[in-house]
Amino acid sequence: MHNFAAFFLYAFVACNLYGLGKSQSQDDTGSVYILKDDPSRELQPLPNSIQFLQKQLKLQITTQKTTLAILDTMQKNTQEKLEAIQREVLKSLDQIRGETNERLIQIQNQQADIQMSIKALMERRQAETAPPKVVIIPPGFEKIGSRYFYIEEEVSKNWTDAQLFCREKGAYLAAIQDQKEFKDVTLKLQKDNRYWLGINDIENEGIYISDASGNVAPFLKWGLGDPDSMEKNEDCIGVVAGVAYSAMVDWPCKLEFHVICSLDNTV
Ligand SMILES: [Ca+2]
Ligand SMILES: [Ca+2]
Repeated sequence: MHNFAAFFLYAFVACNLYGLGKSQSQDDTGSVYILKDDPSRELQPLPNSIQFLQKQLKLQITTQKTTLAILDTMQKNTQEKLEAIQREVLKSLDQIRGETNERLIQIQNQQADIQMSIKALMERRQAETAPPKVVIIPPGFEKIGSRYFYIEEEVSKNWTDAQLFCREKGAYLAAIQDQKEFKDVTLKLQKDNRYWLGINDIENEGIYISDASGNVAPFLKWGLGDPDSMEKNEDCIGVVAGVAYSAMVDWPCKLEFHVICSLDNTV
């Protein structure tokens, strides 16, 4: 059995060697031939190997270049899209930041309003629950309208001394808050007498300030021809009590008149 197998192997190798010998060419050109399926046809030469390989290589290079160009275009398009997305994102962020800041300011303002409301509410609550304030009325003061006044009829003083006179009583040279108060106070005055009020335009000509509050005087009622700041020397305001009506006048501060004091400095 072993000998038979060895014989078969030798026969197979011999046949192949014979066939190889037949396929080798005696052509001087060195071209390679292949054995066609149809034995009646002669062996055909292959294209030149190097030319074929060069063509294949060129084709591959061209293909690679085309691929690279496509990739470059894709990369460029992708980059442009990324940049566009980045711009959109930054724009959105700016918008969100702006809206957030605006909303934050609104919230802060609302918080401030709420805090002010709470403070006002607490103050009102305290005022409601606090014991009534005991007001000690100094001698000589009387309630005229809603406030207390002192009217000095005996002595006369210049404006600065009149101011000091009221302060020594724990009061203020008076300003008048409105028409009703002016009418109520002037009804108490001696007719044709003149009185100093706590109003002047010493600092700024024509700007009449309440000495008690430091604010612009809330009510002025000038007589005919006043204020004229005669000789640019009339910066203190008083009142002349008339029979028909009383009115305010600007006079030189050094003149001496009677005095009207108010207990509070709210006006
Ligand atoms: Ca004046
Ligand atoms: Ca005058």
